[in-house]
Amino acid sequence: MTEVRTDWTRSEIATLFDLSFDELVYQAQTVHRAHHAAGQIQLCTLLSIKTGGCPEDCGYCSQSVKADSGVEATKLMDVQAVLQKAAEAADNGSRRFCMGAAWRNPKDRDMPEIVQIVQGVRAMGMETCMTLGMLTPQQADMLAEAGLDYYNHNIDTSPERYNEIITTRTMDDRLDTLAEVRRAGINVCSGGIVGLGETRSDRVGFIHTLATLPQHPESVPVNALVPVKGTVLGDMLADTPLAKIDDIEFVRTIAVARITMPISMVRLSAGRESMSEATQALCFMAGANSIFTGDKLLTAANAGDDKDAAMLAKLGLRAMEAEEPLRACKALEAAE
Ligand code: SAM
Ligand code: DTB
Ligand code: SF4
Repeated sequence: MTEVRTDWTRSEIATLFDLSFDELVYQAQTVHRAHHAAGQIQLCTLLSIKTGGCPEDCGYCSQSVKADSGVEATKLMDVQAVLQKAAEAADNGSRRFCMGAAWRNPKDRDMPEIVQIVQGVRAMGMETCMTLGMLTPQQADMLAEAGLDYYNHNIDTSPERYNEIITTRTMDDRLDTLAEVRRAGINVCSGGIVGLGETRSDRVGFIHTLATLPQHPESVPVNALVPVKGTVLGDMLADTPLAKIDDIEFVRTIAVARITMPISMVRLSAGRESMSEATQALCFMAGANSIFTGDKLLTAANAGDDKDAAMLAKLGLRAMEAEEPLRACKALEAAE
């Protein structure tokens, strides 16, 4: 069984990226099989519970007030309406319900409704995940008490590139919230975006930041930028198509995430809609074992249930049950 390390150096991570592609994918698949059941993919459903009008200026995001993307701002969805969507997801076989809000941070007056949503979704037997922006220690404790299973809060890119992508907060603000989530006893979901026009050295820095956290995130979403017209980065990509991330480099990033964070679930997240089945298959070979299903992500299109069911059947992959990832992590922790 490969050791779980949090002392990775940048140069070790850069060396992994430089391996021949066959060697890198072989190593990633070997690590994957030592820690996870082969051929199993976690299926997650995503719902935007508060869309648009976000005061942050993340250069990739359609929901920022700075973007001219046509996304309309809404209020926080009614609790019953969220629970209705969750029930539909449960009926469709989803075992994990992830809810996102376009907030810099939740206001204290929003918390009672958020708590009711977490409790309601959990009562349906699904795992819950929320992504609401930065949290105070008190808010993290309230979410933990409500029974929230995971909190998603991405570091998005390398520390050195961070302020070129977002100016309204710092990487340290992000790390502070991740530390509060961990302290409160909620499982951590943290990853980022590849294809922001970053260098390989930025991808090394991005993985290095996650793999050297005091404890690895239980879940690591790796998003491929969905270029949205009217956002700084979407428009940049439309003007310079060559800046689009190369598929092989994307798979390399997945493989390096898998090798450096062996126990974590690695989620092939946004961007699958425009990815070939062959590239997605390589991502699964490289250790990705989780996806978002359904027609929509938060505001952007997703691959869709029918297409995904056909792809998983073609690849002979099967849907993972809800408790499997956590059970695997806990068993490994106990064995350490
Ligand atoms: N406002 C909260 C926050 O930023 O933490 C939660 C929602 S935010 C939309 C969640 C994550 O979605 C971002 O951190 C980013 O990694 C990802 N994301 C947003 N827009 C994206 C895009 N156009 N392409 C790929 N990933 C995107
Ligand atoms: C994550 O890393 N990816 C998801 C989830 N966490 C919340 C969001 C992807 C958003 C893609 C762009 C959109 O739908 O607007
Ligand atoms: Fe707001 Fe999150 Fe979008 Fe940034 S990524 S603009 S914080 S919704």
